[in-house]
Amino acid sequence: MNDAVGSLDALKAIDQDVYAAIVAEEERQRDKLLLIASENFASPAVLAAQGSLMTNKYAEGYPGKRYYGGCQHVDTVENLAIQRCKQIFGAEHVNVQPHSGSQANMAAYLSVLKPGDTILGMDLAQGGHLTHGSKVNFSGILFRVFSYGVDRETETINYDAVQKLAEECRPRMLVVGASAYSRTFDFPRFQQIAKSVSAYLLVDIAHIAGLIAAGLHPNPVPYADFVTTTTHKTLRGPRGGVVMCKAEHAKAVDKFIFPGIQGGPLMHVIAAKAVAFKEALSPAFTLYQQQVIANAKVLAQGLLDLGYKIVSGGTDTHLMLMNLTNKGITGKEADAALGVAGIIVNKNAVPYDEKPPAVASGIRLGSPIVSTRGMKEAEMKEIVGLVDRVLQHRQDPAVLEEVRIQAKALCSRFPIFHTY
Ligand code: DSN
Repeated sequence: MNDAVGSLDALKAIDQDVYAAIVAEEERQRDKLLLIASENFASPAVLAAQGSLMTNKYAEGYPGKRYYGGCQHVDTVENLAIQRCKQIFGAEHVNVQPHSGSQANMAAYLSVLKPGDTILGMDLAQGGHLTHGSKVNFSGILFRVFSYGVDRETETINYDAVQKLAEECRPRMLVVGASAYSRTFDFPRFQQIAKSVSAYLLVDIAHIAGLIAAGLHPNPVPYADFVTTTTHKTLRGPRGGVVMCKAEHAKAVDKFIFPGIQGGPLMHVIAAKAVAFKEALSPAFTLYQQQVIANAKVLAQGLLDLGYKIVSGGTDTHLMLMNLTNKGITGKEADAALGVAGIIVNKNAVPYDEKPPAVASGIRLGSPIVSTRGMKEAEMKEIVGLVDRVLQHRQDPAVLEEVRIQAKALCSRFPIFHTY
């Protein structure tokens, strides 16, 4: 293969500005403790496929039924991605073309709903997602939305309350999934609720797809009409989306992805999805996901032991939400101070938050990236100490600088392309 294909030297020769930004981003990823729960490091193999010349190919349509000639090789990768995804999750039908999770969700909705129909999803302010009915999102603009949240006491989903709300609002679709919920979902119960009101069930597994792939969280595929995901979070693939569905919805989903809401598929990304799915089928991926959960539990327990509040009291997954109200710190302050100290998180609303989302009362922490680097329980305990030090001394630049150096030293012990 031509050495220039996808090489950073080729980029450097043409565009020093973009080259410099990419090098700086690599340094940032290498030297900071990245705890954003929705991010991960794709493997070199995934990056190679995504950076390949498959980006040059137009392939509107589906394998064997394209609107362009010369699609034999992109057909190969799309078929591989579909087969491997089916093998991982056991889905009857898979569409790997969505450019994002948002487009995957849009196609799932539009394949069976009409504008004006009612959906019932988890409130964004309580851990849900924009595309599950937020009024500033297409989902809230197109559909009549009702939202469920978490119980004030347990900070977990109260299934009886969801059942009651479903009976009141009679949704055409019940939407399950979250971006800041750390507990196991009861998919059979959600199926029961959806069935009891004749609603379709859509489960968005974007955050937990990797855990499900490894058999460490129940799989919703047997219970749901539609299962959507992104491929770049715990699943550790390229940035993109997937729709899985029952065979009866296959035609409608495919039609809404293309030509409904997208044009040409991103074949380089689909090639990278195929690679990521192959990686997810390996025993090493299961070990990785076990470590992701073990690390998150140690992180949560360490923070609890120091008197921090973790929403719902802990985690079953890769993420946790810290409620900093009892410490008199806002999410915005914590996010900023930790950022200065080289620990990257995001501020996040907590359930029943009284602060606006731009300030928020909490931060969300996740273990996928540090686990990909090979960090284990001992390093999670170090991270707990660093986070605590920053929060306690958030206004002391000298402490923040000390922690930044310690965080960098910790990172330097773990390469950014550790292979599990
Ligand atoms: N933005 C993603 C997250 O951070 O969870 C969800 O799409």
